[in-house]
Amino acid sequence: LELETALRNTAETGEGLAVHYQPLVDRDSGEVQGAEALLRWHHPQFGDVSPGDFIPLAEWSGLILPLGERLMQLVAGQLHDWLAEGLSPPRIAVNLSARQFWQTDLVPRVRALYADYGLPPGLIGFELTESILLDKQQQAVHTLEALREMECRLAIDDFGTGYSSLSYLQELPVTTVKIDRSFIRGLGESRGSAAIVAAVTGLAKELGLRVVAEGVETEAQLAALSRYHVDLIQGYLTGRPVAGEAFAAHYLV
Ligand code: G
Ligand code: G
Ligand code: MN
Ligand code: NA
Repeated sequence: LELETALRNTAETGEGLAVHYQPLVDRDSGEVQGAEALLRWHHPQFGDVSPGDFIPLAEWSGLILPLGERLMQLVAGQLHDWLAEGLSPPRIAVNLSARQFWQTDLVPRVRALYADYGLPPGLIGFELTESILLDKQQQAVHTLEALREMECRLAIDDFGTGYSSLSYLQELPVTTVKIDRSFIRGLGESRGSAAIVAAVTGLAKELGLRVVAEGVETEAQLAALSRYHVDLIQGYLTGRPVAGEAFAAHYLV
């Protein structure tokens, strides 16, 4: 069996798909203020397939559309269940690939998702990369504004790794910037990384955007970040991605 065929079957049945949730923690209070949803795939023949392998395959094969739809349903279902149990889940962010973002019916699909699962506005948000938003900027702004009307948080993921100038940040109705983990790793190692973290956090503050530091693994990195305007920490130090049950047991009340 080929991996692509296996992924196609999985997209059709949903079997072997799971979602893990990684907490985003307030730097000052330590409170869990959000989580990122990350797709996981287990196949009887291939075992656990890394998202680093199957997401690119899903993107070029087009399977990211049905897989992305399944992921959103899983997340919405999880949030619905938590609310029904009387828990107070934080906002959950879902990664969107270019093909998903540019689906002509993305906004009505998201609206239907909220309605079908009876979710309060804003509980599901999205992460997008710079390259998606730079393409056809006027159309991107239009879609982002429609999502903002539903109170969705909108984050630029892997910030700093794209080719853009910083000026486009003020044109986009996004709420959050996620500094790519390569710069966090580089803090304390290279002057360049510190300069980029300083520039991005300074600009984000001026523009009123929330800043997430991604990939924080050590106390030293956390300490180094105290010099900058960073709102939230995401990384192995504050919490690994875990299944919904474990997430609820550890973080929800
Ligand atoms: O845990 P990590 O190895 O999950 O994820 C690897 C990459 O896969 C990351 O870049 C992450 O953004 C991406 N990824 C994980 N889940 C999804 C998903 O549901 N949709 C998309 N588009 N990307 C995802
Ligand atoms: O591209 P994106 O930012 O969506 O990817 C999230 C990815 O980062 C997931 O693969 C997740 O497992 C991974 N990740 C989360 N925290 C850390 C961390 O502290 N260190 C490293 N190396 N990866 C992390
Ligand atoms: Mn992400
Ligand atoms: Na990221």
